[in-house]
Amino acid sequence: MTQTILVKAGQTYDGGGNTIIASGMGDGSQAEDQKPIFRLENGAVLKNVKIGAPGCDGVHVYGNATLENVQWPDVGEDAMTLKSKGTVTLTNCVAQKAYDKILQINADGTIILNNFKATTFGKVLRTNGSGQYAVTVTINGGTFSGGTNIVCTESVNLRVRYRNITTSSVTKLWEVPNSSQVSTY
Ligand code: ADA
Ligand code: CA
Ligand code: CA
Repeated sequence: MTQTILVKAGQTYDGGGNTIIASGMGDGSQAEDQKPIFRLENGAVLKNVKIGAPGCDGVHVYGNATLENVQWPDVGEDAMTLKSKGTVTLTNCVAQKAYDKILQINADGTIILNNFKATTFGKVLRTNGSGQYAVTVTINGGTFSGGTNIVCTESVNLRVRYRNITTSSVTKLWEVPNSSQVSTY
């Protein structure tokens, strides 16, 4: 695959369990400006696909989207980026070997993780720099092992709600300006 796969507004891409290997779109390092493997427009659904190495810039989301059984066995620069305001639901997704970030949040939004599995990472979710994004993160089940933070943000406008999670060897679960931004539900 040599070009970003566009999933248009309201459409579904079902990978049928196949692995996508990119070529000429980036090396999966920490260099910025690699190409995304997928670009999801508003209301798109991406399911049953493995994004193999090089993971490049992963999945870019513009608006609302649903990701189901998407696996990143070797995350590239990052795995998924929210590029414009929306609600993104990730169900039964797996991300491994992320040198730094898995979910990069560059807009206001709602991120729902249902049974997310992350192994070896810097941050599972990071809002961009010092941006004061209004973000609601809901984590419903999941396993997080070997990393620095599940959420790392400088935004005072981010809230995390979580339940039923299993963690091991995560240095500090929530790196947020104020601990009151985090609660169970
Ligand atoms: C870094 C970089 C941002 C943006 C982001 C991303 O945080 O400083 O400008 O490129 O990565 O979306 O990967
Ligand atoms: Ca980056
Ligand atoms: Ca990126």
